[in-house]
Amino acid sequence: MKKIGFERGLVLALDETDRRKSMDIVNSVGKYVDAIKLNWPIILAQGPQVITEISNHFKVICDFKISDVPHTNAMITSAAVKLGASGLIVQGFPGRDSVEACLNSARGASVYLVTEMSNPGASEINVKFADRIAEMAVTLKVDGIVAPATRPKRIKHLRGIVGRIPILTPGVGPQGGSAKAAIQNGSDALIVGRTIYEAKDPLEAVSNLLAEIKSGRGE
Ligand code: OMP
Repeated sequence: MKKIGFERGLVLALDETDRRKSMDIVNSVGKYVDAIKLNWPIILAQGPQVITEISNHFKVICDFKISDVPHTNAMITSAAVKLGASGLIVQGFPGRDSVEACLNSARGASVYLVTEMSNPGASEINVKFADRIAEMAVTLKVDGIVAPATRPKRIKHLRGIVGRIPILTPGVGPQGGSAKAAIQNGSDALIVGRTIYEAKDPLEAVSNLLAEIKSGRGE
């Protein structure tokens, strides 16, 4: 399976549950983003077949934040890949064996490890062990890490640990993060939801974000 590239620097977080609206957004912006991330809201609303449907046209990342014991992690990973996922978001906190179970059952799909969540509450506990998860990302050779656009200095810090491993950053817009600051501090791709799917014109929102990404990259 071809790995997802982050040339454009943008992943659409399609948390829109309404079927017609979500498909209109996929059809208008799908070709301008690197991948479409599907989380529980859309899958619980529309059923797992939405993974297959969208993956027939675009790269899909299944954001199940997989965080169980190895045996269950492997079952979830296999099922998502069978449905068409090219990437999976996995939590690092359950430990190495649980992450390895995902890597071993991904059959070429990419595994992205969450080091530190973007919400303010992550500062309470998650931040304290994020560096160790980033170190695990390096030793296990995962395909990318997820780090907070809401704390750009942490992106820079985690970049220092993971080297060239891609960093995906959610938290731009309603969560308070800036697209340009995230890119300038080392993000390879923004994960963006509401700024796009709640926009009057999602295509225009994508084009504004792509311009900010280019400017952040100094292009
Ligand atoms: P917006 O805040 O609407 O742009 O959506 C952000 C998306 O990224 C949602 O789908 C979240 O579930 C996801 N996300 C975070 O917001 N913070 C994280 O720390 C991790 C993720 C994620 O793994 O994608």
